[in-house]
Amino acid sequence: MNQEKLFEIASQFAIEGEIAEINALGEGFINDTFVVTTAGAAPNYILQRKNHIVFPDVPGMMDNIKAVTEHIKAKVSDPMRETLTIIPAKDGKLYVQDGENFWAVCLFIPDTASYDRADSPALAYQGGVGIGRFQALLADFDKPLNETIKGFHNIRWRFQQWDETIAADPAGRVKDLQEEISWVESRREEMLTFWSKVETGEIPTHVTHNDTKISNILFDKPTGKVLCAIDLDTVMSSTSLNDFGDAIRSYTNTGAEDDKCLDNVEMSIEMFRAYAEGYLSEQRATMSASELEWLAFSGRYITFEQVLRFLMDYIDGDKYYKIAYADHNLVRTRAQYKLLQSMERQYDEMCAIVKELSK
Ligand code: ADP
Ligand code: GN1
Ligand code: MG
Repeated sequence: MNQEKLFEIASQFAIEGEIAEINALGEGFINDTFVVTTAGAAPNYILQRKNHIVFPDVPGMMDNIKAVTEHIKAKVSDPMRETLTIIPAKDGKLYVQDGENFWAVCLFIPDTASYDRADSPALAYQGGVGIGRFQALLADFDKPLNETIKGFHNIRWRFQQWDETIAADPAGRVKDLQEEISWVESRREEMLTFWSKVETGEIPTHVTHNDTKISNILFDKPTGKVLCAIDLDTVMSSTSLNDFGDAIRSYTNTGAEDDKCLDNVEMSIEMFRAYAEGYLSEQRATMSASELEWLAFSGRYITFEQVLRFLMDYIDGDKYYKIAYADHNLVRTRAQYKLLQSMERQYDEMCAIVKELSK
């Protein structure tokens, strides 16, 4: 992206100091992220181009993020580090619209580390503490939140999109994907059964993050402890099980999300235990019996949903996720499916661990 344009956008925000340079950062699949470095002692910032195809109501999304971060700030001991700080535009709005795109800025939190993969149980434990604490801090948040992406983790809605995409077959790929499609179809009923428990209220809803992969957590460099959850674009009301399940999908994978070598991909039960231990250390006391009963299943649920979403995007002609090569979404589908099978094989053990840790 053109530097001049980035400088022009960044200078419309109420940032301190003089902008020295702006550099691309991060590997997110949805937004484009840049670090704005300022001269001298002024803070640095994160500038993001928000994907308005994925997020149709960016102003509503920024309102959510502002409300949630203000709520957290009022409760924590270090409000500038333990959550994001949204920097408004000079006109007071929480975003800048350049005619084509929406942009937003937050403070860059220094002395932090983020990871693409959990390389130790200690890190997975900290990640679990981070999301457990995030949910606990927001347990008494009582303002309505905008639904930034319709039916984000609602598998009934995902199946509706899925059926429409397969019927339309816009890229002509369905005929070559019968095996992969059967992976999704054969699990339709069990996934809808889980979701119906959320629909009836048997599993309660709370304010949740909804995108808890490891790269969306910042860790404090000096102590190695978890600092905060970032990437708050999808904060909405949902079941807290989705946050647990999405994290399990991410932290326990012994391979990469898009590993071409499926032998690399398994669910590490050691990482599962460590993450669950950290999460339950914050959440155990407030969880309902139904949440505990379905906690282990949530890993399978979100991993299944990700198989469906990657495959659906491939069938749709790669419109949602950024791809680095032609069949990237198919490679992602196969790797996630391998992970799902690994979870299914180890499911009894996952349930036993949850039972042991919930006592
Ligand atoms: P995306 O939506 O593209 O995933 P994120 O908001 O997750 O973007 O940011 C991408 C990466 O940028 C994060 O994984 C993290 O390493 C870094 N990052 C984001 N926000 C901050 C921040 N406020 N302070 C420090 N690093 C950050
Ligand atoms: C996307 O934005 P990012 O890269 O943190 C996606 C998640 C997927 C994830 C798969 C808004 O997350 O739902 O699980 O990719 N975010 C959105 O890696 O769709
Ligand atoms: Mg992210």
